[in-house]
Amino acid sequence: MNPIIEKLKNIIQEKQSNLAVAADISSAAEVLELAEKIGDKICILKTHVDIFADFTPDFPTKLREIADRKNFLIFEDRKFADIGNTVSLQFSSGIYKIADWADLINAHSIVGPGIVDGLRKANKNSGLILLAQMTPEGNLFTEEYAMKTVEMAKVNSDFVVGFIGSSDKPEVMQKVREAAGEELMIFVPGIKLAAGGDDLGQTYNTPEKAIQNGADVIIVGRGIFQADDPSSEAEKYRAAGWEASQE
Ligand code: S5P
Repeated sequence: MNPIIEKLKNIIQEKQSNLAVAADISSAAEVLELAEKIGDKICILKTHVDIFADFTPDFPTKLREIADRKNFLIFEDRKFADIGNTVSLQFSSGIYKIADWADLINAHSIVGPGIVDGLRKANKNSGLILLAQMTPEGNLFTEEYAMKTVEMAKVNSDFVVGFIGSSDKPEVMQKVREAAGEELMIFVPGIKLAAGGDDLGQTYNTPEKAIQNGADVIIVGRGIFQADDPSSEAEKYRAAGWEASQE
């Protein structure tokens, strides 16, 4: 078992928070500000560092300092999707050097187990999340694909910590939950207090629905960082996610 799993489960219990915030803001400086504001409420801050206009190599160092002080993990949502050799380089090299700082990363299983081996080759201390499902309307993920992704995770459980799931097909997520066993975790985006969608195909379900279907962690982006007061909004999602998990 990857030790990141135990670390994350401890944070969730200590902070009574299964909330991950997706900081999809195009300014690294603003992400650091957001992390200061909401850091006490979350178990994970999820980044897309390739959307920053102002990325500098000290961004991960600064975010790490906040993460350690406020006790949350950093998830770089790079969604690797290439041959093993290429993802190994994308993970370790370039401007971002993700392997040096991300606690969690994710990858598409579509390319086969070589992607897990390629990422493992460059891995230092990260845990890998495989995408078993996705949230957008019209996505091509099937039940068979999700279940094969679970198999791939299980034979690589030294490194893989769990799955991205979606309440969009709750019956599939429940099957993933059963097959995943106790250790592997399910991370579910597409969450808003009011269900619905956006104008680019995203689908939203409530924290309660995601947790009922087997989510261990709920991922909320615009529902929190676009609010007038992200901190009090994060508290609402934290409470909703935690209470649902206690039922
Ligand atoms: O299927 C997915 C997988 C992911 S990781 N659907 C998603 O929405 N995500 C990510 O979750 C997406 O990249 C974004 O960072 C976040 C959802 O953001 P929101 O603003 O729609 O809550």
